Amino acid sequence: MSDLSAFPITRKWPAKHPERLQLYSLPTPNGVKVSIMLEETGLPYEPHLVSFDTNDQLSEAFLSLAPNNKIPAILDPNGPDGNAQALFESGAILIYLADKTGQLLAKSGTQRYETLQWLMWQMGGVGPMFGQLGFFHKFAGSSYEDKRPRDRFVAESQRLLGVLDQHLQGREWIMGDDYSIADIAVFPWVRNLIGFYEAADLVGFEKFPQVKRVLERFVQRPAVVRGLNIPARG
Ligand SMILES: N[C@@H](CCC(=O)N[C@@H](CS)C(=O)NCC(=O)O)C(=O)O
Repeated sequence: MSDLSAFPITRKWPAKHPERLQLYSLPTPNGVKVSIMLEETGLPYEPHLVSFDTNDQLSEAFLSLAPNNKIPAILDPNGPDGNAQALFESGAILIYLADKTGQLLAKSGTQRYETLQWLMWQMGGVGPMFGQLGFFHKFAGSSYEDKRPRDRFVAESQRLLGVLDQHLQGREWIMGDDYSIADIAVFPWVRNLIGFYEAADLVGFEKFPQVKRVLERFVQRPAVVRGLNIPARG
């Protein structure tokens, strides 16, 4: 186990349990991917709230670990070869935690690559497109007179939901019978789209019954229920 005091982030967010994995996050769709994963795996961890109200994500301490100024980020005192491992980017963190625990991602073979394919599909498509839809539909961009950017992201979100809906036909989860990090990456974003962004009517969510079915199952998982509120907002 490595001494975490060498990491400047621990000065702003001191570790009460330095032997545990440290999570720096906020319950947003990207943040909860990691808290849900940690809850699913049972790995001991210590959550720290990175508050956007006080621009914590732009603080020197946070940037020393996550120079892209976005949550989530982790610091694991028990990383590879006995060294500490710092990581940002939720997709990379999910892969790391899956490999570390041997859970929710096959160790090799087709199943592994296909899970990673859907994870990348979320990271490159669902996250950015749904996020832009939120900006133009609910936040600052909603007052823009020109609706073409909003319509572009609505159309792309509908296309992505259609791809997912078709894939989920006859499957319990994205990888069939196996719940995986692909589900943990995708469904917090779908939940956010129709919940926080209030875009169900805009995207015609009723046209995607398979997505709705799996989302309903996802949000009932005890680890998901817990992870959606970690770290607790102050
Ligand atoms: N690709 C990144 C995106 C992370 C991201 O966009 N995080 C948002 C919250 S969901 C954030 O930290 N925003 C703060 C900011 O932009 O200042 C990941 O998946 O980790």
